[in-house]
Amino acid sequence: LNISLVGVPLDYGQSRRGVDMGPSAIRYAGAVARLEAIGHQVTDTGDIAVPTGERVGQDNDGLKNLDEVTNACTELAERVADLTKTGQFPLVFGGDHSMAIGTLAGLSEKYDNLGVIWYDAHADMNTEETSPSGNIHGMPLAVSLGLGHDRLVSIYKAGQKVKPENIVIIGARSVDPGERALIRELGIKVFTMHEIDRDGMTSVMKQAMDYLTSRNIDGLHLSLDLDGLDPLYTPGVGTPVPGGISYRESHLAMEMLQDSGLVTSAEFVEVNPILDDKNATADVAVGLIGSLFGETLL
Ligand code: DIR
Ligand code: MN
Ligand code: MN
Ligand code: MN
Repeated sequence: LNISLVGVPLDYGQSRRGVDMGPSAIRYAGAVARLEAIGHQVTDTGDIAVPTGERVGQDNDGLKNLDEVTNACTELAERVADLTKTGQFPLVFGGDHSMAIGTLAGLSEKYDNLGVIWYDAHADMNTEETSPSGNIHGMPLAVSLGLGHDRLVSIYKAGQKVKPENIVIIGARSVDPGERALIRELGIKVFTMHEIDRDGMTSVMKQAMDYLTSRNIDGLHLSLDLDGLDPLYTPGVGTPVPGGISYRESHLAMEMLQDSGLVTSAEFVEVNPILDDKNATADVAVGLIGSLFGETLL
């Protein structure tokens, strides 16, 4: 593959500093060498511009740092859209998960019927009306469905970027009341930890991919929040939730995605090296990237 990396040093979508250093941490953990060793062509297109230093952000309409998140997501959307036009595989490193608003907006330029796998402890389906925190990283899936603040929904272009029936959430174990109501209303496919425990990851991934292919998707985006894994393996995240997906299950999931040949873009987000244990979380991210892109042992 021709893979283009994009870094999004964004921490304005949540309240803990340090996740802006996630893209560096993933690069230092050896992402490029790992992909090249598999045989891929890799181009690092560098980072999206995000204001650094002491935070300048303000709240607007119950949303924290709305300007900063909107600006970063707009630039990211344009970068991703350009990459898809030239046949590059966009691989995006975060950064807090609000950046997915930009990734999905950019992908909507090429894909009319994109499938999305949202690998996360959370549903990220709040709006400014239901959010308990005002943190935009809890909202990107709702925004991409066309729900929420007009400035977020209008990033790159107006309206819905992904269809509700094309989304699969995997690993959920912390869902707010408003998110639960929206999941039910829209009929979003969710595999919570219960289904992973009961059926096993092999069955869950088979079901997820069968579901998506039955929708005739024209591309598949993996949005992987490192807090989807158990914090035993990925402690460097801002909102850890116990009882998560294991290291082995996560590698299996990535390998099954690789075997399917369906994935056309991916992002690895919420790596916060300040909260981490000697870059363990970025190391896990790079290992998962290896499996997703076809690394084999023998
Ligand atoms: C919570 C936490 N549902 C919120 N969300 C997180 O603030 O909306 N998403 N941590 O990754
Ligand atoms: Mn998330
Ligand atoms: Mn999460
Ligand atoms: Mn592997």
